[in-house]
Amino acid sequence: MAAKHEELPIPIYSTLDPVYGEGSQLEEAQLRFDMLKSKFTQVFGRSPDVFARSPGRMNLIGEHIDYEGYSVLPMAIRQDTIIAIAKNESEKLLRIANVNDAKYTMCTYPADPVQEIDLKNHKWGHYFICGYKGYHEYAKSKGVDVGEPVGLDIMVDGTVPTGSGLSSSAAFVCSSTIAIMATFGENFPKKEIAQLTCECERHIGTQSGGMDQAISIMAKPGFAELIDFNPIRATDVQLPAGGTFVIAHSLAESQKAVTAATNYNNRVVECRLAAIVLGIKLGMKPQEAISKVKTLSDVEGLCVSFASSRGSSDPVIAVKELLHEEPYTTEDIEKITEEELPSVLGHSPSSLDVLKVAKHFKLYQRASHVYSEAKRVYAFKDTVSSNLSDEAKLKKLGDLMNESHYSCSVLYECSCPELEELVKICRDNNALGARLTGAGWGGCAVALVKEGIVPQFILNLKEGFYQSRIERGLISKNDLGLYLFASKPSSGAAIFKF
Ligand code: NG1
Ligand code: MG
Repeated sequence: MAAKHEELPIPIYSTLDPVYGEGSQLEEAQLRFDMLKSKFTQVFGRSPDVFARSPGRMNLIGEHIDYEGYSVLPMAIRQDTIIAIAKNESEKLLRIANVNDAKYTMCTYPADPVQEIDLKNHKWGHYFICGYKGYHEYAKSKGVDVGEPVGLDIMVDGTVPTGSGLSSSAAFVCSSTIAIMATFGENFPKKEIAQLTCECERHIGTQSGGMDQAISIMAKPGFAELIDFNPIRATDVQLPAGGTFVIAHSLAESQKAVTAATNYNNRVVECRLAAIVLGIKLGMKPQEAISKVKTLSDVEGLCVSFASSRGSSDPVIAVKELLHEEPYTTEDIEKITEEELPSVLGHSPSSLDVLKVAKHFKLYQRASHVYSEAKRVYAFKDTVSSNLSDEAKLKKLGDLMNESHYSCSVLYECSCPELEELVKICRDNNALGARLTGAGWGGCAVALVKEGIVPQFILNLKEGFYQSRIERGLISKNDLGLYLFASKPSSGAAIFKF
């Protein structure tokens, strides 16, 4: 039997066409790689040994549930990070340069796999160090002899807009990890690289799930993927004909690494507390819940049993009856857990940062979002594989996207005014559905649009959302294509040796 896609190693190509296709896209890619190579040579005085690329992604549905153990449904986009790399035996340094040296000046770190990342002093190069640490941790666990640390010279070129919810971070961490792996002559099964990159990106200080790395590593051209966790698995999802996804940037940049304590990690903590409180309300001893329950998926079974006593199978029923809508204070929760919150959360530094600023915890709202969003992912997948006509499928997918956005906006509160405006303009211009994509608090929206109206739709968004912002100087007219574009599912990570 042929090995499953996720068990194969990262493909190694000697030409660009398997990833970049043909025509103008291939020509553009050729130019980028030539430029990357010449910049590398100019800065480091020699040619790179090997290249790696990993794409950004757009999440179709399943927002803020990957870290709760639930499946999500993203697709890779063509924007990616490419890296040129070579060993530098004479210096024990990691020198990380960027083709855009005006925005990203060279970062230098010791060639030390156990170095701590200075989180108080955020630098773009930290993402490479995530991959560097991750590779070594993984190699060590596999018994690979990595020998004495050697220096590495690195040149980076990324086209995924940063802070856009399109996962520029995962594209960078994944391409870094693969580039390092390739320079050391190693390659591993994709699902293991997906797991290790997910874990190592957490060195940046966000308690993220594994969606972005999984799709960046495992994507296949032409397919969205249903990504399951524990263990990581990808199932191809062929989207119905006649629909196109248009990605539009709200132009509000979400600086996730900087706002983690109030936004992203705050929600992770709220979900954890909601899960523990639900566990206790459903009969677990506080101590048992604190030690065993990490995510809402851990207590889903208990919630479903409870719901079934009410004649339903929906875990949201348990949330509605057992949690109150009014936000919980620290004292409210400690009364239930019989233990102080820092200790409930295992004193993890990023959770302690959250507790320092959190005034209250919206357990009911966050849990309702997670359980309902998890169901929408399966509804989306089931719609795609149903017997409905393509037209009817597209309508239903659009409805699910709208429901997802409502839940993100109202229950999870990860939207922002710019995203609300943009989503509304998409719907007013005949999108079948529109929602924020990625972490939110800025970044992009995605709209599902009938193929035939895409050019008009893009024109209308330009008029309705971007024109005034171009006039205000927020973006330049020539860059509009970076912020507003139609996207097809693109291919996953690759290594190039020319
Ligand atoms: P983005 O949108 O790339 O910041 C983040 C997390 C995902 C997922 C989404 C929300 C990272 C690396 N990624 O993505 O795991 O939780 O938010 O669905 O933090
Ligand atoms: Mg990210």
